Amino acid sequence: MYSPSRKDFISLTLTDPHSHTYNNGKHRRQSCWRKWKQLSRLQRSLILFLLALLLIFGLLSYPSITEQWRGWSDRDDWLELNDRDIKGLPLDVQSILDQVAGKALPPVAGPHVLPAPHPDVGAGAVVEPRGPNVPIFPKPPTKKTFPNKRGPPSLHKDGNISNTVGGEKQVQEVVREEEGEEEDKEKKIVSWRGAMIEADQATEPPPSTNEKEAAAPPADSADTVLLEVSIGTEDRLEAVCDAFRHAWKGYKDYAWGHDELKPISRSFGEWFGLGLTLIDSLDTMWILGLKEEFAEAKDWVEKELSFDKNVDVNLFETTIRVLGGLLSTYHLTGDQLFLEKAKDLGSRLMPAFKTPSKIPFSDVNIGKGTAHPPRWTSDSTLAEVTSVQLEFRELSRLTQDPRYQEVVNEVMKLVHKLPGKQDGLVPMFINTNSGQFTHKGVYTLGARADSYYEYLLKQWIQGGKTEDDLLEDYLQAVKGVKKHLVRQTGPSKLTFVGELSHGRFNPKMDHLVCFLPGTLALGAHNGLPGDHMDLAVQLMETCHQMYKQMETGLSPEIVHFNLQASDGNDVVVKPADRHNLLRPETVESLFYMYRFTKDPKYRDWGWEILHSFNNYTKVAGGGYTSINNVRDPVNPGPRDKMESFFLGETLKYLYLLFSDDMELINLDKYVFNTEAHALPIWPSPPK
Ligand code: DMJ
Repeated sequence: MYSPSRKDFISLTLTDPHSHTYNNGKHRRQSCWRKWKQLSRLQRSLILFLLALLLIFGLLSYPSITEQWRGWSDRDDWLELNDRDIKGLPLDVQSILDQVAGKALPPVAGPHVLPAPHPDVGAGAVVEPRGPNVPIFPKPPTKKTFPNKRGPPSLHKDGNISNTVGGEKQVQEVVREEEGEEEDKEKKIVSWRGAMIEADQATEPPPSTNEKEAAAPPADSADTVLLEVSIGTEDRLEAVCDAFRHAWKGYKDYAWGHDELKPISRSFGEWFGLGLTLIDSLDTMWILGLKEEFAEAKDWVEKELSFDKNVDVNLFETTIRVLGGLLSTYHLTGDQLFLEKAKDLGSRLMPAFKTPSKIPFSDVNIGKGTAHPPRWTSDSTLAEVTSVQLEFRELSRLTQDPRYQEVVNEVMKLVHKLPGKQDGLVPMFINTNSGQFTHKGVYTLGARADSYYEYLLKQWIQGGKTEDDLLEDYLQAVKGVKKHLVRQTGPSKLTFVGELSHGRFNPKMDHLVCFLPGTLALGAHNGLPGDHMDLAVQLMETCHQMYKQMETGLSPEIVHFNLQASDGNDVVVKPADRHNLLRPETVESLFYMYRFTKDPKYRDWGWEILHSFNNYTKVAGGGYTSINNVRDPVNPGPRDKMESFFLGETLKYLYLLFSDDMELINLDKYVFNTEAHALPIWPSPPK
C-alpha cells in the first residue's frame, strides 16, 4: 500500500545531497510527509478535494480579476482623456474644418507632393535575389480543427473563419499583447476578417510526385514570362484578365456557388454558404469586361442565391462583401435583380442592431432573424461596427426606407461622442451592452480598427462632404496617427505606422495598414491638407518595400520595423508572420496614388506584384492560393485557399491601376467600400 509513496519520497532525496539549504528543505518535507501519512484516508481526501476546489476557482476567476485590474488602469486613461476631450478640437483641425466647409469640389490635391524619399533599402541590406519561377507544390490537404467554429456545422466544412470563430484565441491574443508580452506567434491561430492566419505549415511532409504534377503551373502561364516593366498598358490589362480567368476557372470547376475555392485540393470551403467569391467577383467581371463569366454568375444569382437560410453570418463580412457587391453591381449594370437581392439581405441583417446600446452584434442569423455576439464576449470589433455604414446608407437612399441609415448613423454618433479615444485614435473593441470601449489603451491602424478610419473619410465623401462630425473625427485621427504611430526606420528612414500599447510604441505594422496611403491620398484629393498626401507618398514607398524586400516579391502579413540607427535591415519578419493571403491593400493604394499623381512608378510596382502572385501563388488547373512563407521562393508553402477578396479587390484594383480610362470608376463620382465595391457619391442637396 505504501510503496508508491515511498518511491516518491526516495526520489526527492536524490536530487542534491550537497546542498545544506536543500537538506533543510528535505527535512521539512519529510516531516510534512509524515504528518500527511498520519492523517486518515478521509481527512486526506477532504484536503485534496478542497485543494482541487481552490484550484478550479482560481483558474475560473483569473480572467475576470485581470480584466478588473486592466479596467482600473484604463479608467485612469479614461478620466484623463475625458478631460482632454472636453477641451474641444485642436485649432488646426478646426481651421481645416472651416476651410473645407462650404467648398465646392476642391481642386485635385495631386502632385502637391514632396518627392518620395527613395530610401536605399536594397544596398547591402536585406534585398536578396528573387528566386526562380517555382511551381506551386501542393501538400496533401490537412484537416485542421477550429474549436470555436460557429454556424451550422453543415455549412462550416472548412476554411475561412472570420473573427466570429476562433475568437477566444483572438481575444486572448489581444489581451496578451496588451499585457506587453512578446508576440512570438509560432503555432498560434488568429483570424481576422475571414482570413485565417495560421501557424507555419512548412514542416508538413513534402508532396508526392503525383501532387506535384497536378499542381505544376500551366506552360503558358504568365509566370513563364519575364518581368518587363516597360510592357504596354494593353498587355498589363490583359495579364490581369488572364489572372482573373485563371482564378475563375478554378472557382467554376471546383467550388461553383460555394464561398471559397481550395485550389490545391480542388474543392471548396464554406463560411456562410452564400457564394461569397461569386458575389464578390460580380463587379470585377463587369469592370474587366468579362461578359461571359458575368452572365453565368448572374444566372446563379438569379436562380440559386437565397438568403432564406438558417445560418449565422458575420454582419460586417456579409455587408462589405455581399451587400456591397450586390449594390455595386446594381449601380454598374442597372439590373434590378441585384437591388432586389440587396434589399432582401439588408432587411435580414437588421436584427444585429437590436442591442441595449445600439452597437450591433457581430453575428446575425439571416433565416431566423436573431442576432448575438460571439460566444466568448459581448464585445464587438470596432472596425466592424463602423464599417457597414456606406452600404446601409446607400440602401436607404435606394429604397427610400430610412431605417438602414438610421441604425448605422446611430453607431457613428455614439462612437463620435465616446470618451476613451487618444487624439482621435480608437480602441479595438466596443461593448454591445454598455456601448463603451473595452480593452482600452491599444491603438492600431491594422486589424480591428483599420476601416473605422477609412469609413470616416468615405462616408463624408459619400454624403457630399456635408457631415462635419465625420470629417472632424477623420482629421483628428490623422493627427493622432502622426503624433503617436508614425515613425521612421533607423537604417533607411522608411516611414511606417506602428502600434501603441499602454503608452509603449511597438514598431509592428500589419499589411492591412497599407490601405492608409490610398485613403490619405483620397482625402487630399478631396481638399484635405497637403501633408496627408506627403504622408501617403512615404507610406506607399514603405508598403512597396514590404513586397520588394521579400524573396518572393510578396509582402508578409505583418512586419516589424527596425528603429535602430544601424546598417541592418529595415524590415524584420517573424516566423509566424511570413504568410501572404493574396490581400489587396497595397495594390489598392497604388491605384489611388496613380490616379492622383500619374507617377508611372506606381504602375510598375503593381506590375511586379502581379508577377509575384503569378510566380508563387498560381495553381495549375485553376485558382490562386494563399502561401505560408514569402521568404522561401523554393517552398512558399501553399495553403490551399483562395480568399474571395483576391477576385473582389486585388485583381480589380490592379486592373484599374493599369487602365488609362479615368472614367472607369471615376473617383469624383464613386467611393469604394472596404471590399472594393463602388458606390455612388450622392448628389449635393440643392442649396
Ligand atoms: C477585406 O475583406 C477588406 O478589405 C477588409 O477591409 C480588410 N480585409 C480584407 C482584405 O484584406
